[in-house]
Amino acid sequence: MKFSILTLFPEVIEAYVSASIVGRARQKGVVSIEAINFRDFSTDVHRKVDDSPFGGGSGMVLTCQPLESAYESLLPLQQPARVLMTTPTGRRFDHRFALELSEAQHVVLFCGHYEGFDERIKTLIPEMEEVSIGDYVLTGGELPALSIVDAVTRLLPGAVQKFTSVEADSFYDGLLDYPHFTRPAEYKGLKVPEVLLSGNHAAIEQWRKAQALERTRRLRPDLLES
Ligand code: 6GU
Repeated sequence: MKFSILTLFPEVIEAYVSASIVGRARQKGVVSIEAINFRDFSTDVHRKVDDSPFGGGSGMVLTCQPLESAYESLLPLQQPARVLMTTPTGRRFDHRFALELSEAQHVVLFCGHYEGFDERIKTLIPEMEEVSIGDYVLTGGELPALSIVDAVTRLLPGAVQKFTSVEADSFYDGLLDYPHFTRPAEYKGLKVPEVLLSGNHAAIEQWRKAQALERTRRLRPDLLES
């Protein structure tokens, strides 16, 4: 699987994807991640990538030309491909969306900035889908893009040492994760639930399932409805 991230801040992307589990997945060849500065594709003498909005108003808008040229440099994409732009008005990114993207061979992510993209980019690149990571406004699309790269990468075979830990995580089975404990068995008088020390794997499994259900019912009843 390949991610191509079109951004004005490739160094921000590089720093994150070089570390920890995503960095290791990259080294192992599970995933390839490239950050491309679309400013490099601007035909403007001053390498401009934005301009003031027609009709007036505050902020700047990303122009079509550098984005379209940068995208063309990636063609042909490895198929099946998904092409996404980050915007607070997009489809909400969630576990289901992450699973969908994990089926792709190539994911292209356009990181928005300023007031966003010239609307015509969607017509120029009709395969473009809009994605949001939640109902708040960020200054740029790098954190959304990284959230997507991270969430999708950990679903790929070989990214996480034990895939059972991915399957057990929150949302994989539609439930929140069960609580975790590690050594020591007692810390400042706080004890680990007895069942976890019992060695009875069936009982542990049952306890965890019950805890996951209870937590979901209490904290996220909406997940049980859907
Ligand atoms: Cl995808 N972009 C920006 N700029 N802000 C956001 C977002 C995306 N998702 C939530 N807030």
